[in-house]
Amino acid sequence: MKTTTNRREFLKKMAMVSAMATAATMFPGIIFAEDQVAGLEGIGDVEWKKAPCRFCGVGCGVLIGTENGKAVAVKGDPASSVNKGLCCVKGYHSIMALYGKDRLKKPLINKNGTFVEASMEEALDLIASKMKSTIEEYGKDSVSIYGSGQWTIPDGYAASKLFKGCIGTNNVEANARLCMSSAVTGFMTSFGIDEPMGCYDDIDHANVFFLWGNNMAEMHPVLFSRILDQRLKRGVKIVDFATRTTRTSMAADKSILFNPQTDLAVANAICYELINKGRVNHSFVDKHCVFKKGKVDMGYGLEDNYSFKDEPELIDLESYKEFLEDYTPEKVSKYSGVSVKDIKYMASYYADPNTKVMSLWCMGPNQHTRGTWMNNLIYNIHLLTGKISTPGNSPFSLTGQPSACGTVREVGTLTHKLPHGVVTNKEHREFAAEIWGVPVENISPKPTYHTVEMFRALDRGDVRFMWIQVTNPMVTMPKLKRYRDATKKEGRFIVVSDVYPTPTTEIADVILPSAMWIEREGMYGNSERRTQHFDQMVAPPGEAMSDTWQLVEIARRMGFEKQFNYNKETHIEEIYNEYRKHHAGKKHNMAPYEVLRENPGMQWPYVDGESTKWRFNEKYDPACKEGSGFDFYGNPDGKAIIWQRPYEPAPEVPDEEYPYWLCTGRVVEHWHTGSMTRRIPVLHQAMPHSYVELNPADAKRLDIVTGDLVKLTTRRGEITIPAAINLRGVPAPMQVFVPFFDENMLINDLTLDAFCPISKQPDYKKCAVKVEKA
Ligand SMILES: Nc1nc2c(c(=O)[nH]1)N[C@H]1C(S)=C(S)[C@@H](COP(=O)(O)OP(=O)(O)OC[C@H]3O[C@@H](n4cnc5c(=O)[nH]c(N)nc54)[C@H](O)[C@@H]3O)O[C@H]1N2
Ligand SMILES: Nc1nc2c(c(=O)[nH]1)N[C@H]1C(S)=C(S)[C@@H](COP(=O)(O)OP(=O)(O)OC[C@H]3O[C@@H](n4cnc5c(=O)[nH]c(N)nc54)[C@H](O)[C@@H]3O)O[C@H]1N2
Ligand code: SF4
Ligand SMILES: [Mo]
Repeated sequence: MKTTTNRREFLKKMAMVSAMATAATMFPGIIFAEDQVAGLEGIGDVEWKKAPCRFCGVGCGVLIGTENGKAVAVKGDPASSVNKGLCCVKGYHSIMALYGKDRLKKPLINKNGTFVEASMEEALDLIASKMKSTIEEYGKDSVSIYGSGQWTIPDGYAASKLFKGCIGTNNVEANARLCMSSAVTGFMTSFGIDEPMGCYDDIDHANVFFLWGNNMAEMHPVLFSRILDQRLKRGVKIVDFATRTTRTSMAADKSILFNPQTDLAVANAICYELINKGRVNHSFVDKHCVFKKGKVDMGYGLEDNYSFKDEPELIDLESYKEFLEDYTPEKVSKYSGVSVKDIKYMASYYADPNTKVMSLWCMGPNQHTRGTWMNNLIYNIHLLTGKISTPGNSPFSLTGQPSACGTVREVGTLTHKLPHGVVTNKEHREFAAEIWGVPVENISPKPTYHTVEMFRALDRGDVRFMWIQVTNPMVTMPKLKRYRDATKKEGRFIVVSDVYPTPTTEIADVILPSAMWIEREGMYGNSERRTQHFDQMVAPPGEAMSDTWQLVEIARRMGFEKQFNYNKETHIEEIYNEYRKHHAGKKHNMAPYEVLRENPGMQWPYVDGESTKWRFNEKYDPACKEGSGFDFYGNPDGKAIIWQRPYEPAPEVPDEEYPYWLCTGRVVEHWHTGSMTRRIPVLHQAMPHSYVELNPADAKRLDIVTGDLVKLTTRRGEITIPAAINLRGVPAPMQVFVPFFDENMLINDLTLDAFCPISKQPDYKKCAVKVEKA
């Protein structure tokens, strides 16, 4: 698509630019990159091309305008069914993230504490030789890669093929372990398959939206705007069930606060109500579900080498019913802080056969030491009522990152996974080995380290080499000090691929400058199984190279030329075509490369030229058995599992010394560690630094007003940080909230590295903290 800008349009453009300077944050149109504006020489052609947004897992389609080799404009893609032309502030400003003044342009090698510029050749040679010598000295499992849900699909695929297939170690992890692994194990345990069943179209059909501890107004803004739009059109209801009052609670029809961790009990109380009020959909449950219980008192993973193996047992509805006697609304109300009336209110929507309910969740239930259980419990409610896999009846696990689903779930960049399979399964290993062109013996049948354990292994010296790509763990790991110290130990070699200097590049031995987003070709996969392709639109700065090609270069230096024999011009297409083979079949098929190039995205399973919107429902999903009605084909018997999962307390709860709960999370303006959004002037100015939110009553008692410095102390560390009262969000009494975008106020020095024993996902939402005026 090409448009010629004439003189009049040029003036219009300039007028828009000055309007942007004042009203930029919410400007719903075209934004121009700042330095391009300054030097807008010549009025050339603006060429528009589609891409998925760089930021969140909603996966909005954007159109990017380039001119004279630079990205100069962004608008929402009206042809994308995800966002229908709309974007949020991060989307509209996304291209500015390419043009921060301190972009990394050359490799840097740490020589005795000083970073020295090097050529790409020298840096790549050093990395490969270091990897080889580490493997020789300490074995295959001493080298690792730690990647990201912001990896493109080809990045993650190349990493998995190199480490799992060629080198022969399962030391492949991604930051999505911190983000959606409880969602993964939730799917696996309830449905036997790690796959979302619903899609965004559910929003157009549901009557009630239950948010189970997520802040959609700030974190999935465009999707939330679709829900708000339905409220205008159809009067749907939004219920926000959360530990803190957020922008989402303020926009909801009903905001219900609960005490941290007690969501487990409230979900069980809803099930109690459904069963005891005769609201179970027996024809659905009898045909499509079984009941199970697993081990309890699993611990919290606080010790090194912690392991847990569940031992599920079949149970019947009667014994499940008996178990639920501990979760009457009256009993649960006593410790959850939720009134009996509100518990019954929540249950009533799920109970009503004429109400279509969409449950949505993200980090509240996932970053939870019983995260897998929380996911199971939400599915229980939908399964008991048969409200699943039909338009508008949808338990919907939101992903956070632009390709958490695409690159972590689907490519399988976690220690136990393969692209479409698990390392523990012989057939899966054989299948992958064949496509990868490696002997099957290369692929180890044993998972090694999940993320927290991988950093613990680095600390102990079991891991000696770590390559970190598209993630900033020196800001985002819990109990950060231990793991930062680990990276600095003698005999550890850390490679960091990034686009800007960060606290993680600071601890690197080699820094590789990466080509970012539309500076290279790639694909992301969003929350609703939509794979979206983007072309390279502009050149990367200096010697910056895509993460995929960095991996190819290293693989070749390691002696895997044959497996990485891709052509530089067409390698993304070649890799994608190879990757697609892993998913062939009605259950997972991915759209062909050419289709992805032409469309704003396609959902898998892509069967007979069409996206599958609802899975496990015979009406929509061609993989279901004929006559089954519903077929949860992830399990051999085609049935989904309703799990008996108790309430268990958090590992660290407030006490006399540390009397408050500390919760951490995000704000709309910033992306995670702020490395990109803090370089976008408008976003940085709108939210220049971090803060601690206090409940107004606590603030008053402590004599703290907005802007006062507050000292926060946990058993692991302390920070001093300005207070914010009644600004963005309001925590409940005796709770505080701190966002983690600010590398100058590292809240993760205070958080706890406890995790869900099944998913190994850490709980960043709960630990005990002392709060004092500084
Ligand atoms: N602007 C912006 N958007 C983003 C991101 C970003 O960095 N910036 N990141 C993306 C990513 S990767 C992610 S993972 C998502 C995160 O999206 P969200 O999960 O929506 O956001 P968070 O701020 O991490 O989590 C806040 C929520 O945790 C809930 N919570 C706290 N304790 C508990 C508990 O015990 N149980 C339950 N059920 N809930 C609890 C609180 O009620 C609160 O609403 O956002 C994505 N979108
Ligand atoms: N306290 C607390 N901590 C948390 C969470 C929380 O709720 N509370 N949430 C957790 C969750 S859900 C998540 S998803 C993680 C996110 O944690 P991280 O992934 O560590 O955070 P990001 O800021 O997204 O890091 C991405 C990095 O990639 C760089 N980058 C951008 N584009 C490219 C590229 O194309 N190539 C390369 N090589 N680099 C690039 C960016 O500059 C940035 O440094 O944080 C986790 N940590
Ligand atoms: S909602 Fe997410 S995907 Fe859409 S524009 Fe905003 S950050 Fe980008
Ligand atoms: Mo995340």
